[in-house]
This record gives sequence, structure tokens and C-alpha cells, in this order.
Amino acid sequence: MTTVLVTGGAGFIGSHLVEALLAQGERVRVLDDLSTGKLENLAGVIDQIEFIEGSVVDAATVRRAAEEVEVVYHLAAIASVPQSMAEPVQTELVNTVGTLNLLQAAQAADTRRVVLSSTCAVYGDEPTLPKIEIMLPQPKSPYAISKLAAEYYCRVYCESFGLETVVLRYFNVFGPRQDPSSAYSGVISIFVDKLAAGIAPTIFGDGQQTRDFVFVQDVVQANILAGNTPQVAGGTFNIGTGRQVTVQHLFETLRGIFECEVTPLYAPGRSGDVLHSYADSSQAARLLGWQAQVTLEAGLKQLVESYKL
Ligand code: UD2
Repeated sequence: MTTVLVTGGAGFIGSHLVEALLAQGERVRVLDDLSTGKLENLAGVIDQIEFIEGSVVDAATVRRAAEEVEVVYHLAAIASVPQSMAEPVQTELVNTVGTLNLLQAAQAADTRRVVLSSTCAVYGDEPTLPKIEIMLPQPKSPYAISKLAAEYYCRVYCESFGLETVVLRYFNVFGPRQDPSSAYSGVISIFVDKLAAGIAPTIFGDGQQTRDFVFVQDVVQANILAGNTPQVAGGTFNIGTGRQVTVQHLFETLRGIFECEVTPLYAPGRSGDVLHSYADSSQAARLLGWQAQVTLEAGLKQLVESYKL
């Protein structure tokens, strides 16, 4: 049995990935500094994993975490655009230098492959739709820059250092354990949290802006395929459904699931918001054999069910 490392394994997406890897019989090590991740996300599996509390910024800890690891799933990051605006240097340190620490440690440990969690934010507000991997990135925030730099480091380690790396650009991920508590949390987590309490959510703008919402279990599958599919090293893959959903439609679908009569509030559009975004994920389909399996409606139902527990 080999060991896999999940950085950020106590976070929203990481904790689902840890569970799936354990279910596949992998030996799992988690590195997480618990800055946004929570041990309670791992409550059901904590006895089955090796947990290291520490930051990817700390090179010695990262070296220890990478020892005898076959595949690294690198999810540890500052994942907030607004936080990156307030703390650009810290964002660069965690997201870029943290990735570099990890690549160095993985190479020293003879790790077979590193899978980087990146973001559709690298496309910025380039208006062409759908977003496709060969587009020139136009990062518009320190967050996007830090992830793009991490992507380039992955590519360089693959091409020049002989370490296999794969980059996944997530679109709008949603699902259980996404934290709704900040004003900048994902729209779905905020809407569900409000509707569950019978409070009217706020739609910014006219609600006609669109996003490509991808369910967390599909993102988990994309990671596992990226970690194990031969001959995709050096690749970059959009991970989205290819479906454009308006925020208004999202609200109405959720209202239907909650079977309530709440009407939304409307507020001016958020400055800096892109109007439309959706993925061309045909490269992931072709080379990874990945396609989103969970529809928005099915994913929202699962999320709402988990909320009632
Ligand atoms: C997502 C990512 C972000 C970055 C960006 C790149 C999340 C949580 N954020 O930001 O990290 O990668 O994509 O483009 O996945 N909205 C409302 N009401 C609310 C909250 C949001 O109407 O209470 C709207 C918001 O104005 C936007 C849409 O919902 O038009 C989605 O907002 P979001 O914050 O969930 O995600 P996004 O795409 O801005």
C-alpha cells in the first residue's frame, strides 16, 4: 500500500477527497494548518489517517509530510479573492511559495505525481466563453496571480525536474462543508444557510449573471483521475460542468427544494464580479475520462439534506 498526501485535507474539498481516498483503500496523510480547515470535517475518519498540523509555508514540515508519498493532492491555500486583496504577500507566500515547497519536497521524496488545485480565476474577465485552457490567462487578483504562478511552477517541475504534475482549474465548487459564514463565501453556501433559517438571501445585480457550479464529489473524482491517469503529466484541465446557470435560477431552484415562499432581496452588483463564466471541460473528458456526473439539482438536494442532519 502506498501513501498519498492531501494538503488542506481538513478543508471543504480536501476532507471529501480524504474520505474517497480512504474508501479506495489508500493510506492517507493530511497536512493542514487548520487556518480555515476544521478537524470536525475529518471527524468520521480521523482514526484512519495520519494528521500533521502545519503549514505548507514551513519547508521542514512539508519535507516530513512528503516522505514516502506516492501522490500529493495539493489543496492547501488561501482560497479567497478578497482576502488576497487585503493580504497579497501572505497569499503569495501560502499559495505560491507553499506550492514550491511542496514540489521541492515531492521531488526529494521521489513522489510520482503532484496534483494542484487551481482556479478559473486565472482567466480573469477575458470575455470569451466558454473558458478553455489554451486561453491567455488574465489574472485580476493576487489570488489568481498566486495560483497561476503555482501552475507555472508545476509545469516547470514537470518539464525540467522530472516530477509529474497535473493542474486542475476548478469552476464554482459547491457541496456539504462549504463554509457560509463570510460575506465572500460561495453563493450556494450562503443561499442555503439563509433559506434554512427562513431568511431572504440577497442577489447582487439582476441575477442574470451566470456561473458553472460543479459538485464537490465530481471535483474529488477529477483529483483521483488526475492522480492516477497515465500520460497526463504536465496537463492543465478545466473542471466544470459546461452548464451556465444564472444566480436567479439558482435561487429559484433552491427555493423549490426548500418548498418556501421567500422572495430574494436585490442589491447592486458586486464590483469586480465577472458577468458570465463557464467551462469547456472537453480536455478533461478526453484525457482524464472525467465528466461531471452530478446535476445542479441533485447536488443541491444532497447539500440541503446534509444541512438538516
Ligand atoms: C468564484 C470563487 C473565487 C474565484 C472566482 C473566479 C467561490 C466561493 N469563489 O467567485 O474564489 O475563484 O470564482 O472567478 O467559489 N452572489 C449573490 N449573492 C450572494 C453571494 C454571491 O448574488 O450572497 C453572486 C455574486 O455576485 C456572483 C455569483 O453569485 O455573481 C457567484 O458568487 P461567488 O462568490 O459564489 O463566486 P465567484 O464566481 O464570484
